[in-house]
Amino acid sequence: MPVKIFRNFFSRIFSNIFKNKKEVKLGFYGPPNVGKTSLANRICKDFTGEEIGSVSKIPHETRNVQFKEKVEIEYKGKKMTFKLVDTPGIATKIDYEDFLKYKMKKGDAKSRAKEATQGIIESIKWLDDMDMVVVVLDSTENPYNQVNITIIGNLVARKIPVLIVANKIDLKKADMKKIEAAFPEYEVIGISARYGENLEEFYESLFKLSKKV
Ligand SMILES: Nc1nc2c(ncn2[C@@H]2O[C@H](COP(=O)(O)OP(=O)(O)OP(=O)(O)O)[C@@H](O)[C@H]2O)c(=O)[nH]1
Ligand SMILES: [Mg+2]
Repeated sequence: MPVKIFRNFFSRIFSNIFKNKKEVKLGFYGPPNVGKTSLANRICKDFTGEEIGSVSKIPHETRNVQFKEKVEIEYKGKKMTFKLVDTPGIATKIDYEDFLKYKMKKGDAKSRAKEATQGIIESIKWLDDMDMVVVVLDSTENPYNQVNITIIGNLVARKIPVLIVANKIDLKKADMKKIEAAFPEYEVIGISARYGENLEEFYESLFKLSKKV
């Protein structure tokens, strides 16, 4: 039935146009414990009053992809709607014994490790669905590691626009220069997700980058 084919064709085009206008899927990726959830929560709280997930000093707190849809961010009179996607921290090695030093019981530590491994797989699965990614790094840590290089390499290969955030600049040990030197071809934004420092610059870069989507 040609009418039906036409109708499908047009509805697909319309939904594509609509989708492009509707929501930018923004992923928060990075190693564990760097402050991905803290940043996603802060943005979400500022614009919706709600948070996305729990934050902890124990790594691998986020073990499932969690998201918030239709978050309208307003910056300097411009408005954009995002789907904020907070992901489990990506690591090359997960050892349940690392959790024992946080006074976690052995059984709990073992299940946390198992869930964390599943979480990494989930993070990577979701990567394909992202329009834009904020790679969150801890500015007090050495940026030259396998995880960071793999995440960024993957994003480049998929042609997903990337913004690098160096978090925890409130700490004495923070070294922005080192992060910038590690990723010279990217703009690196230093922030403190915990204290809300320098978020203006973050939003500025986010809106600038969203033009590439
Ligand atoms: N000093 C300081 N601490 C921060 C900052 N942002 C986050 N933290 C702390 O870092 C720890 C980890 O924060 P999360 O937001 O849970 O980190 P995450 O990247 O989501 O961690 P996973 O879910 O385990 O991958 C918590 O103790 C936070 O309070 C920051 O800007 N400054
Ligand atoms: Mg988290």
